[in-house]
Amino acid sequence: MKTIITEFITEYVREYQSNENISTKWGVPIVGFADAKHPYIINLKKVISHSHQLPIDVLEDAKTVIVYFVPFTKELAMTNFLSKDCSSVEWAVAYEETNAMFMKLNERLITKLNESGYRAGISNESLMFDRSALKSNWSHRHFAYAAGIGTFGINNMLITKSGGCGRYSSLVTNLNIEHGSPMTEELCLYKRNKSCGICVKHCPNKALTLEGYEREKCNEILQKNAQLYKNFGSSYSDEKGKPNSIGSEVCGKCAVNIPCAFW
Ligand code: B12
Ligand code: SF4
Ligand code: SF4
Repeated sequence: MKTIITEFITEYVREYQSNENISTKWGVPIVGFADAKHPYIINLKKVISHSHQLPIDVLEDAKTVIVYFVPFTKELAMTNFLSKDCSSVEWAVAYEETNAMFMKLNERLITKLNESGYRAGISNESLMFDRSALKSNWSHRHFAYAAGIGTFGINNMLITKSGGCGRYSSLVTNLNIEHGSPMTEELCLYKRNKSCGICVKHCPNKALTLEGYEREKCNEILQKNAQLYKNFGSSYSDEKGKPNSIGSEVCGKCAVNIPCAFW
C-alpha cells in the first residue's frame, strides 16, 4: 500500500503539470508515513501550542499521517534568485498553483483510500493560519519530520534528501502501515558542522539570523510581495472558508540558491 500511495502521488503530480492551464513544473515527490500516535506527534500540543490539532482530531481512529513534499525545479528557484527586489512572478504563481494542486490531489487520494476500505481526511486547520500569531494549528512540516522525510535547516525550511525548495501537504488515514521515524542525520550544513549559513545572507529584512527566525519581519516582506501579485489566487482562507490574503504572500529568498535547495 505504501508503494501504491507513493506512486499515486508521484503520478498525479507528473500528470498535473501537463495541464495547459498550469505553468509550474515540479520534481518527484517524497512521501512519508508518520505514526499518528508517535510520541513526537502526541507532544505537538506542548511543542507548538495547545490548539494544535492531533491526527485523532481529524479522524478518531487515525493510524497514519501521509505527508508529502513536492519539490520545485532549479529553473523556478533561479527565477526567484534573479528577481532581486521582490519574488519572481513565477515563484508567486508556483505558490498558488501548488496549493491548488494539493487540494485536488488530496481529494483524489482520499477517494482512492475510501475505495480500498480506509477512511481519510485533511485537517481544515491546514487551510488557514492565525494571522496575528502567524501560526497554524496544523503544521505539515512537523508531521513530515515525524515521518522521517526531513530535518529543519537554519532557514527554517524542512530539508529533505532531495532538498528543501518545495512545498508540503498532508492527510490523515486509518490505514495502518509501516511508519517512518525522525531522521538521525542532520541535513543542514550549518547545524551539522557550522559550515554554510548562506540562507541568512539572502534575507532582505533580517528576519532570519543564525540565532533564529522572526516571523513578523518575514511577514512584512510577504505582504509587500502580496501587493504586487494580486491576480494569481489566495491560498489561505478564514474560518468561514473565505479567501483572506490580499495576494500571493511569498518571498522564499532563503530557500533558493543555497546548497540545501537541491542536493
Ligand atoms: C504560518 C506560516 C507562515 C508564517 C510564519 C512562518 C513560520 N515559519 O511559521 C509566514 C506567513 C511568515 C510564512 C512565511 C514563509 N512560508 Co510559510 N507557512 C506557514 C504555515 C501555514 C504554518 C507554519 C506554522 O505555523 N508552523 C508552526 C510553528 C510553531 O512552527 P515554526 O515556526 O516553523 O517553528 C518550528 C520549526 O522551526 C521547528 N524547528 C526548528 N528547528 C528545529 C529543529 C528540530 C530538531 C525540530 C524538531 C524542530 C525544529 O520548531 C519550531 C517550533 O515548533 C505553513 C503551512 C502549514 N500549515 O504547515 C507554511 C509553510 C511553513 N511555509 C512555507 C514557505 C515556503 C514559506 C515562505 C518561504 C514563503 C514563500 N512561500 O515564499 C516563508 C518562509 C519563512 C521561513 N523561513 O520560515 C512552507 C515551508 C516549506 C519547507 N520546505 O519547509 C510551508 C510548510 C507551506 C507548505 N505547504 O509547504 N509562513
Ligand atoms: S543554506 Fe546552509 S545553513 Fe542555510 S539551511 Fe541550507 S545548509 Fe543550512
Ligand atoms: S521568506 Fe524572505 S523574509 Fe522570510 S525569512 Fe526567508 S528570506 Fe527572509
